[in-house]
Amino acid sequence: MLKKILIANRGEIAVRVMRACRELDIPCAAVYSEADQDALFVKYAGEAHCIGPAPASQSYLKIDRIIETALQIGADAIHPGYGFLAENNEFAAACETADIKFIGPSSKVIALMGDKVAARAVMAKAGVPLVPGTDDCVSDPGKAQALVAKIGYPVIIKPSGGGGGIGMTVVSNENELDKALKDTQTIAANTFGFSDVYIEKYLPNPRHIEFQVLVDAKGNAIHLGERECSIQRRHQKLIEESPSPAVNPLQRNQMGDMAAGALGSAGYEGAGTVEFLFSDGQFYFLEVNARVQVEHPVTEMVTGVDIVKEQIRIASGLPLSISKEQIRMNGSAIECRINAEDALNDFVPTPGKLQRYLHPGGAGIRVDSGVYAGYTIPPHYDSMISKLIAWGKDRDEAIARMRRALDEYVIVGTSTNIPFHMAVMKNLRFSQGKIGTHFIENEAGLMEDMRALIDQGQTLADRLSFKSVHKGRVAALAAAAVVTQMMVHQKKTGG
Ligand code: MV4
Repeated sequence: MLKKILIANRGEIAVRVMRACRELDIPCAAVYSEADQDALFVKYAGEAHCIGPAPASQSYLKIDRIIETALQIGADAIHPGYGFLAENNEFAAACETADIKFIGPSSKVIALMGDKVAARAVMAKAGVPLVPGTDDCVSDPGKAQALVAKIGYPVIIKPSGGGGGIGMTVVSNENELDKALKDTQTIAANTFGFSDVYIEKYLPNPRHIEFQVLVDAKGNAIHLGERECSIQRRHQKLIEESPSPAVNPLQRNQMGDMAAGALGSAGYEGAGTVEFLFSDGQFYFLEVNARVQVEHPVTEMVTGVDIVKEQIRIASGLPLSISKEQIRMNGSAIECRINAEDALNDFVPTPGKLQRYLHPGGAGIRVDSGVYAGYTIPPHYDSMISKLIAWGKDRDEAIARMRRALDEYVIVGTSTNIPFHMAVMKNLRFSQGKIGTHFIENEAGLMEDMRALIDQGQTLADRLSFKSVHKGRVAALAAAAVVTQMMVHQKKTGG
């Protein structure tokens, strides 16, 4: 087993990884930026080292500083979490050079999966269905016109170095193609450092469904079923669930085995996700995420498998702790990402101090977070406060528990997207499982429902935070404070 793990990340995922380390009895250390001095993950860590100023480019993305720290403290492994350096092949290579185990696939495989055109080829070879599209990068407008004529409009142009939707352009007819191609190449070059793009048939309102895969160092690959992640806004997932209400057991096992087999044959090691679009009962490969994902807890809730502990076992060279035959999907789990943002003001981030904070609990509820009452969310990173996960014996119970938990959640000091989640949980189409990647923009009533929920007045969370119970008393105290201030002022000025 690994001897000491440095966690090259922050927030809830740093806490999540450290919890796994504690259960495995492996010492761990945190690195943090100057903005994270008071963060929960720094307090939780047995050992923590400041590696630089608040901007990620000067701390969490500083490869040399992180490697240097790992060597200094005698860590034999680094867990990268998600985001930051998690899918940076140069970071994985630097770990390999320093003889530190990067908890994830090799730098070579990360680079392969990061090249979306190359990843498509790997999947095609393994027999995984792709969205109809180009086999190679496209740069010549004449060739693009000819290729798209075969596929048919609409199409979507995607940067090969990208992923997650950034810089993608939908093209609905041949007159738009030349300009869209040029524009997407420019965006690709500016965002990802190279201008390579590829073209796919554009599917209207597909579901986004992904399979969780684990591959050990010997190449044994299993899948833990799928997650449905269709509820997203501007390429940011907001609600994820497992299993998908649209996938039947036969499809699950066929696609899951295919996804696991493909990663296994590509020399992948560790936890990974194979993303698909799902439309009219068909799966179409999108991309591979070579990391643990934000939404991994819903899979843990329905399978009982601790994905982070499996990552650490795999990195230690141990076999998976479970076999394919032992995996069973039990019940249903939903995750809501609770963000510090103003749902009524275009979801702008609202970092700030959590004056009161009481998270829900009880049967079937899990909260993964990196905050506490009195903590100030810094403005330099993402605005996620926590992940609220509800498990139920079936989807209806999971939704009922999520509604109850959202109602219990006390967060005072910053606005949150909890009203948005409440509106989705009581949405008829959502409860029927009729969702797609354009759900939010298509549900015109959602914003109105949210406004009504906010205006409704006293909620269970208000009562739990003594907001309205003590309203009169709080008002009296405020008035007394004003009078005292006036008296002090009069005394000073002699007025
Ligand atoms: C697509 C698609 C339709 N057809 N690919 C990929 C990453 C994910 N976050 C969004 N992606 C999409 N890929 C094909 N072949 C639709 C989306 C998509 C989308 C694309 C561009 C802008 C906004 C979007 C919102 C939801 C889904």
